Amino acid sequence: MDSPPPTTEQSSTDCCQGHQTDPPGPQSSTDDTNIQQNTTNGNDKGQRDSPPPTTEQKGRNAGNCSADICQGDQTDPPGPQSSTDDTNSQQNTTNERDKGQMDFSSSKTEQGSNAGDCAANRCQGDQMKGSQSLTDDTNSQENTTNEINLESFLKDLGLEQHYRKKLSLQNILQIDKKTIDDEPAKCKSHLPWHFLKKLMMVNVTARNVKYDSDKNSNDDGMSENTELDFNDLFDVANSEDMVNPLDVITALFLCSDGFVQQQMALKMSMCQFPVPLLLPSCDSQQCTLMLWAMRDIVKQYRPEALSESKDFTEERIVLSNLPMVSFVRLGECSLSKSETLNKLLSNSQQYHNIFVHHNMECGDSPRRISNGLTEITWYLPCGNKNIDIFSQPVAVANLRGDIESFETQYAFLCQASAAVFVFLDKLDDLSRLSKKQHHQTQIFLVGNIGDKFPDVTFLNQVTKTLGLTKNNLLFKKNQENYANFIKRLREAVSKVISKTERKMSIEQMANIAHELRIWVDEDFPECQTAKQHADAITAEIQDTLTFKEEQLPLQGQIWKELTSLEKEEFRLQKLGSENIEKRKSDLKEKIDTLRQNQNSKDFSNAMKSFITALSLPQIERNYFLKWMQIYLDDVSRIKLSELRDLYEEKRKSSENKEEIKQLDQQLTNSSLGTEHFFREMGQMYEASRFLPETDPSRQQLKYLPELCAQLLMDGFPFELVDGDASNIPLQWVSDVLSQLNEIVSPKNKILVVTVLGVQSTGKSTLLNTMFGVQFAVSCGRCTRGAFMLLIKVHEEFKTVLNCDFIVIIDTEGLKSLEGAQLNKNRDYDNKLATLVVGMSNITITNLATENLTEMKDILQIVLHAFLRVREIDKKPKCIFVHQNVSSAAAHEKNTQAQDHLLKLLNELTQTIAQTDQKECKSFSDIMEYNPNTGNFFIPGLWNGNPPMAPVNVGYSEAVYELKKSLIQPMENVDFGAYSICKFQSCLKILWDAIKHENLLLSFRDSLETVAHNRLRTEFEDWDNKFINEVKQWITDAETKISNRKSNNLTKSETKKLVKALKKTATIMLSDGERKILDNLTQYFSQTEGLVHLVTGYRENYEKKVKKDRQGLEKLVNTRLQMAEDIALKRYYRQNYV
Ligand SMILES: Nc1nc2c(ncn2[C@@H]2O[C@H](COP(=O)(O)OP(=O)(O)OP(=O)(O)O)[C@@H](O)[C@H]2O)c(=O)[nH]1
Ligand SMILES: [Mg+2]
Repeated sequence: MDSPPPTTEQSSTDCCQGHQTDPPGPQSSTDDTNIQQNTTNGNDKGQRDSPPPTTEQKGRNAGNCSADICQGDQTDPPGPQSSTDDTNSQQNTTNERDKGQMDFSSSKTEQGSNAGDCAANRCQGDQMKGSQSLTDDTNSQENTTNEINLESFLKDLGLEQHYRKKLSLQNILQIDKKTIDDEPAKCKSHLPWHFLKKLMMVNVTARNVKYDSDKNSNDDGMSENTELDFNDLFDVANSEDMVNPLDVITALFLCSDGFVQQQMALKMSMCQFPVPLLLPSCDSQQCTLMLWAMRDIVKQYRPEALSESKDFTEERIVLSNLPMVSFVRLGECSLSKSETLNKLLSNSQQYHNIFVHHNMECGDSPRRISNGLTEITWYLPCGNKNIDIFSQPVAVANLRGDIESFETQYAFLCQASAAVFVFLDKLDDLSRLSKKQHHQTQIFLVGNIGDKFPDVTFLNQVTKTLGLTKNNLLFKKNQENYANFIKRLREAVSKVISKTERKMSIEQMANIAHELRIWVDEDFPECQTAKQHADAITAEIQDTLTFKEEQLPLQGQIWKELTSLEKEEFRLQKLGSENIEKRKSDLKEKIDTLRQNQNSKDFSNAMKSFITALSLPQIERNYFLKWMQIYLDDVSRIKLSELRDLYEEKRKSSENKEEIKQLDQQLTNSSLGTEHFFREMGQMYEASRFLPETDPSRQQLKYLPELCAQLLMDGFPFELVDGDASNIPLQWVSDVLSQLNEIVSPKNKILVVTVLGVQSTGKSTLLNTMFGVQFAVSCGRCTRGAFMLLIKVHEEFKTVLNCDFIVIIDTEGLKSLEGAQLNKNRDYDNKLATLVVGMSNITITNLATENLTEMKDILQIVLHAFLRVREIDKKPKCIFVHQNVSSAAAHEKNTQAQDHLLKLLNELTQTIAQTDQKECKSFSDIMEYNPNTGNFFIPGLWNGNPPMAPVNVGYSEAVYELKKSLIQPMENVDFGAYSICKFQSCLKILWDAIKHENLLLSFRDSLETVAHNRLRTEFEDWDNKFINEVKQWITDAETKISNRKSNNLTKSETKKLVKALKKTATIMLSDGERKILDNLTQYFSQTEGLVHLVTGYRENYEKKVKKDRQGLEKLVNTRLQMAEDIALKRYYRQNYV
């Protein structure tokens, strides 16, 4: 076999040589030592020392190293077995290489620094070609001699260059012509992009990888020939020309870096597609355990034990200790394994094609590179007995191809599974199975035996050898109903799940993989080094709050105090009788002291390690950040999910505001993510600005903005607003943006898209679906503050879009009405909304339409923000997204909703204009808004009942339409994309303005005042009318009593008259009271105006009516009594004196 070609860089050669003799697995190479040296140097600098802060490391290119690992492995037989097939394939490889068709051992300079070069290249080993018999589950008879040719297959798919230079997230997420292009695939090379585009938008139709070549599509069926030709009636489209979806998936996994693989696996699991557990190296028996690829998947479910409660389990799936049942095939089998599995795992109301099978589009095309692929999916219960197929969670693995050809995979499954279900047709094949020594697991035999009953003696013999009982045989006879057969299969699986003690996490399966010399995708030095760095930091975390206090102290109390001092500096609210200048200088002095205090603190160990790790070469750094995110999410998940549930419950009832406030604080305290580390970095940097320019500490830290700008370029989100302190570290953010500008200049034009809306209404999910990014969604942690993320625009598309990048800003959910009653939040919501709207070219307002009050509340905040923005001479485009509206909902209903919304917007605009003394007549005076194109109705996210529900295709399609509408018009309309410098200055101007008293955004208060004034005026009208009526009545009654003489009434008659008048008064008062109460009821039942803002006052007004009535009653009685007394006195005087 060829030895690897010589490399030019020594370190890589060392690395390569290391692997020539080492077995696959975590390696310690020369490079590793370099990294460690690097780290140690950083740490050696003493307490205030930070690591060499450079983003462009001089060191070697990690991607190169991995490529060499691959080449190194060429001399190291991959895996334990060497079969005849293997030999053939090697010969073949050599031949093909000689032809020079494709150079997979390209020189280092071509190899780039893609993160996944390492993992995937290792997994592919060296054998790019070879021949192997293909025995497709059901359709492969004719294809058994197909020659696997990865090289030409990848070429067909247009992926050949990515075999070595892996696809990165930047590659697949960048905006280009294809982003909004609805052209169907025309050739094989379109397929991977179509698949990826759909998958990134979690579209369950992604696996439909059919393409219409011109020759197929030319037939328009309108042939002039009048003669009937029935020949083509029976022509079945040639499935050989088509590409099996599994091949596309395998090819993409082979050609993607670790981050793309993770993203693909995550989105596939959301679509309820299985994900690769063992990725084949295509022409050898070697494969890779895709542990890293699955690390991002977090699942929620409710096992039987929790079914009574509202509780659920939330776990990172690779860490879940679950039983696994595996399904494999031996020889030929007429029963489709994958289709059977789909039926097994699907509820009758919710059938879903989990595994690709031959009856799906292109599922019958021969598999060229995906034999040996082992997929995994999970059945997770929802806690409802009537829906759940299995009451406990279970992992289900499915091996593609014949176990005879994939012994390693089979051995792995036998060791990792609680049971292995072997599908087979010919019982004779069993003799081959019995020879294999992999039976630590329970084996079940599944097959279609047709009409014949198998030879009993033979069956006896085999079952004895395999240690099976009758229960382990699941044969389907011709006459058996399919549903019944599935039921029996389910019962068998159920029994396995409930009885087995064999439960294992995928992380633990890595040990089995190592034993079997199966590669594990994280076992390469860059990933392991990054892991060690992350481990070192996170191992110290016992309690998140304590950790933050000890290790991230600058963002704690000091930063909060600084925030309030800065605020006071601008607003001078507590000025009193003090001199302004004196007050200002006092405040400045206090700020200085606090900054000095920050500077006096030594760098914590965690921060030292964090910055050191960020200074690693790009691959390690990116892996490090991912490891950190994973660990930190795991640390805070349990605590947070409990608190979030409680918070949501309390927020809805909103009884005790103090309690809600406390829970909010606890949520803040328990949350710990990488953003807290970056925040600390920001504080370190801000504080260092208070040191003399030449101070060594200041000098050391001055590279941090560059480091963060680089991370932004790598696609990591950057925190603009610190949601915990409700503040922006302006200097830090400005400097990062300046650095970013410097890196990208002159191509620095950005288009800013923002999302706003109530808490937990799927804002982050919407952005993630739309752009394929990964903002935190609340099953992990909810968004705090505001984060920005950079998406590249493809070079050729820049002129079309008139920008170089799209910046997307995800924001913390605005509190709903109840939450907004916490004053601090209301002010903060307004600030946040104003800021992000002010920064954006396009604002997406996310509305959950079921709740009109909540919607109005949000709209007011947003509108107010828009009005402020108008003051800074900007008119952002506004789009409303109505979530959870079924696509099937009548068009009319949506039109009504649009009309209603526009009416509401105009009404609110006019009210705002009144309160702020502005001249605005309609909403479009403030915002760029077209009611016909500015509304999107998006159906619910899930199709069915989670956790087994896939994403609703309607959701994905609607989000795609929204995305197109954002990008398409840019071709013709100038949305005013602006430069990063302008973005930076805009941020500063806005934030300074927001901090000022004159922009104190107590808009809701002023609206409330308007609304209350309206109510009070109305009420006073009713009340005064009533009082005047009563007073008039009293005067009339008094006259009646005093006129008793002319009426010649006796004493008793006078008393009688007063009594009658009192009675009439009571009736009159009750009538009057009821009338006002009725008026109030009518007033509060109005849906328009600003009535919803004052509903809280209703009780007060009702009380006032009652009190007024009581007062009037008293008045009536007193005045009548007085009138009677006077009358009687006169009567006495006249008659007796
Ligand atoms: N049923 C349903 N769930 C959804 C929908 N959209 C999002 N979710 C889920 O709701 C939860 C919250 O989604 P996020 O995207 O984090 O919401 P958010 O608005 O960004 O939340 P905050 O940042 O905390 O304000 C997640 O678990 C989503 O999976 C939807 O349309 N229907
Ligand atoms: Mg969010």
